Amino acid sequence: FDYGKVTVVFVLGGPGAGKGTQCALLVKNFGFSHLSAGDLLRAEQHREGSEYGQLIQTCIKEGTIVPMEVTVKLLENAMRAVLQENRSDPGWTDGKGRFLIDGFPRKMDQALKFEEEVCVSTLVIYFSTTEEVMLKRLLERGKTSGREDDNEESIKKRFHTYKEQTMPVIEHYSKIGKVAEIDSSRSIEEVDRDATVTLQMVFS
Ligand code: UP5
Ligand code: MG
Repeated sequence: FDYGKVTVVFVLGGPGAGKGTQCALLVKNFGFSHLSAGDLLRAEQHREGSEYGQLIQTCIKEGTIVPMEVTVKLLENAMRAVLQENRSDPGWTDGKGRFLIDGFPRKMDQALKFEEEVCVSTLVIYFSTTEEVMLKRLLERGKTSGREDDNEESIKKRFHTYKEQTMPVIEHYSKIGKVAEIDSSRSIEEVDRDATVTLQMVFS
C-alpha cells in the first residue's frame, strides 16, 4: 500500500492528559481522521477469535506496552480502511489522508518501526500536565468508563510506564524540532483553542 501522500500527526501525553478528548475536537478541522491506538487495542481485545485478547487485557491492566507488531498492524489496518473509504470522495487522490494517531508511539521501538514501515510523522502534539491532574481526571472517569485500567493501582503503573518509555519518545522528537507542547491542565476549550492554532500553523 502506498502511504506516500499520507500525513501523520502523533498525539502524545500522559494517561488522562486529554488526548482522546482533544482529538475528537480536532477532527473538525483540516480533514484529519482520529485513530486511538488504545481504542484499537481494546476493540481487538474483544474481537471474537482474536489471538491477542488475553495478551492485550493483561498489558492494559498492568499498564505495560503491547508488543509493537500488534499495535502497528492494527493502526495500519485502520489507516487502510480510512483511505479506502476516501476513494468515494470527489477529488480523491490515491493514498491521500491525514491522521491524528492518539497514544502512539509510546516506546522508541514503535516509533522507529512505524516510521520505517508506514510513514514519517509530520508533527507531534504533546499534551502536558501534572500527574495530580491526570490522576484526578482518570479516577473521575473511572466511575463510569468501565475501563479496566481506570483504578488507582493500574493508573500508578501507567504513570510509571509513561515516564520510563514514552517520555524518551517525546524527547527524541523534541530534539528534532517536531514537538508542539500544549499545556492541557486548562479547560477543554482553552486546550482546544491552542491545539487548533497549532494545526492551523502547520496545515493550512
Ligand atoms: N478531560 C479531558 N480533558 C480535560 C480538561 N481539559 N479538563 C477537565 N477534564 C478533562 O481524558 C481523560 C478524562 O479527563 C476524561 O474523563 C475527560 O473527559 C477528562 P481523555 O481525553 O480520555 O484522556 P487521554 O489522554 O485520552 O487518556 P487515556 O486514559 O486514554 O490515556 P492512556 O494513554 O492511558 O490510554 P490509551 O487508551 O492510549 O492506552 C491504554 C493502554 O493501552 C496503555 O496503558 C497500554 O497498555 C496500551 N497501549 C499499548 O500497549 N500500545 C499503544 O500504542 C497504545 C496503548
Ligand atoms: Mg485516550
